[in-house]
Amino acid sequence: MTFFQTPPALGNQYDDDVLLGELLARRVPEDVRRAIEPSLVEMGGLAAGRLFELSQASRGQEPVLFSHDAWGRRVDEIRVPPAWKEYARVAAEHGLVAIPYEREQGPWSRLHQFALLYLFAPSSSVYTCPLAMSDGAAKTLLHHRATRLVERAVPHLTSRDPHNVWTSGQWMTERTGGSDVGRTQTEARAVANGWRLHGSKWFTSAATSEMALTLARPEGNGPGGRGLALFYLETRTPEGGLNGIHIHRLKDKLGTRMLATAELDLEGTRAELVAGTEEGVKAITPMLQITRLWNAVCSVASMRRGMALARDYARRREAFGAPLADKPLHVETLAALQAEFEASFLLLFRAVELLGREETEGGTDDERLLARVLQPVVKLYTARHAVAHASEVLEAFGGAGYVEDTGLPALLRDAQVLPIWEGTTNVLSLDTLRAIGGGEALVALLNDLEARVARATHPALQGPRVRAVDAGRRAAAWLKARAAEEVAVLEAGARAFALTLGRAYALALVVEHAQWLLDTRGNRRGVAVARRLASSGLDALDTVDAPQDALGVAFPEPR
Ligand code: MFK
Repeated sequence: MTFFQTPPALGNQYDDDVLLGELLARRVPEDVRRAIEPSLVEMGGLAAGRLFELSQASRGQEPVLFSHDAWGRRVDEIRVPPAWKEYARVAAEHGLVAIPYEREQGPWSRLHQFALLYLFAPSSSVYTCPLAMSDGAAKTLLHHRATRLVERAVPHLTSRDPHNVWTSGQWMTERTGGSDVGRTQTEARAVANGWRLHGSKWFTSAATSEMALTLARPEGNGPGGRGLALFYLETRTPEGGLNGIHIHRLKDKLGTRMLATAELDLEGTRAELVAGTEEGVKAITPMLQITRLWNAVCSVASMRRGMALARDYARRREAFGAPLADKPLHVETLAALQAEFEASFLLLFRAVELLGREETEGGTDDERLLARVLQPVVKLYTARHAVAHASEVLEAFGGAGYVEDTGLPALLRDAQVLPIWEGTTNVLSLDTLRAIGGGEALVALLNDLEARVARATHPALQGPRVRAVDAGRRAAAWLKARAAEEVAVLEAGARAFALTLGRAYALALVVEHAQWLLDTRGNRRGVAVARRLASSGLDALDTVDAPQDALGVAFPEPR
């Protein structure tokens, strides 16, 4: 009989998620868990069913820019595929942005939101991007107490009504660069009753949004991020035309293909100040705090989806006389992926828990310091692992992983943006140093790391426990030793430092979880995960040495 491979299938993505269930049982009060569970079950079903099918069926569908109408008038209209509108509807109805503002679950509202996002994201064709920026925009307007704008925009951004809901853009990047935002050239001119913006934005994701937060330099202001101001704009005028916006083209990207990312000009766009006429870079950081955490949940969710597909396929696919699930080397490969996924998962949800507390109860000083330093660490750590993870998942499918209509290559192509947007690994590594500043945040992190592992008394966890504490201390010692040296030496090691810190802290969280699994369920999975992580690549700082020498030759002069 002719042989056909059986494709992988997904079960309810909440019911099947052992780790999420354990986290909720360990951390979340019973009444909160009962209250949020129905929504998680429903989203788990959608993510495996209707939304998953939609993401597969709409593969290859992309937004299209119509610059002119049939009669030659310039319209600059972006038309999105029907699937995009369906994701928007589901997101609004399930409160994916609204939940942390409704705060029905008090400090656990953020965790509720992120658990839903974690289920939704891998079946959403990256609709998470406009949602992330909308959440970030609501947070930023509220943070600055911009009363008029809060009253105008936040009810739309946090609406559960698909006909009333808005999304927001975050227009930061110009041709001068996405990292060095202080070089922004867009100019803001004061007019009779407001401001008008003139300039170009080079990478505007979710260009179909109703509003955007953006940076521009008020006339006469000085250079750099301090001379910029944070502006709010609506993309359309009350009459329905574009608000002085000309869209040049949509980007031809490696992944995130259903997401419209535009190059556009602002030609007298009406805008309002959000938080004064200066310090724009600082003013937009509440948005970055949120979007970077969304980035991390997308990274972790991508890993989880990869695991779900690869594990299912391992039972179906036979080779050399047995299912892959019975092949020791295949099982070993998947176990390594599972360990990396669990580390990233626990890291993410620790940061989410801290954010939820900060937003509702304020949290302690140490928790706020910890949350600030975890912000870049969690984003960069999870994003790097998501790319490596997706690559390995594709390999677990052999040739099928390299063929577009299996839907698998999108996992890798969509993951590749995660370490790039919202701050590259290097920018975030430098932000880690910025967050640590005088060292208080590092002390807060190390204290918390030690507190996490303090209750891990099982003999099998002593090795990982010691390794986590040692790696954290070694990172701190490295930083202290370099603090006296030239800035260049510190900068060259920033990535290794941030990754070491992330891995040490993640391992501590894994050890804590492992002890709980032993205590409450007699389950040794956490021990195996902890031991595996402890024995692999914990300390990246050893590799930092004389980068100029290793490159061998001087950088050539630009021709
Ligand atoms: C699906 C998931 C997500 C989807 C969303 C994707 C949508 C993509 C849309 C995009 O817009 S992607 C582009 C995102 N761009 C970035 O993330 C910018 C990357 N670059 C940086 O983060 C740079 O570090 C930065 C622009 C902030 C550096 O600029 P400056 O002008 O050199 O900043 P400076 O002088 O170091 O800091 C200015 C102030 O901000 C300082 O405060 P003080 O004046 O009080 O000292 C900093 O401490 C503060 N600051 C900087 N970064 C901060 C921060 N505060 C809190 N958190 C931070 N992260």
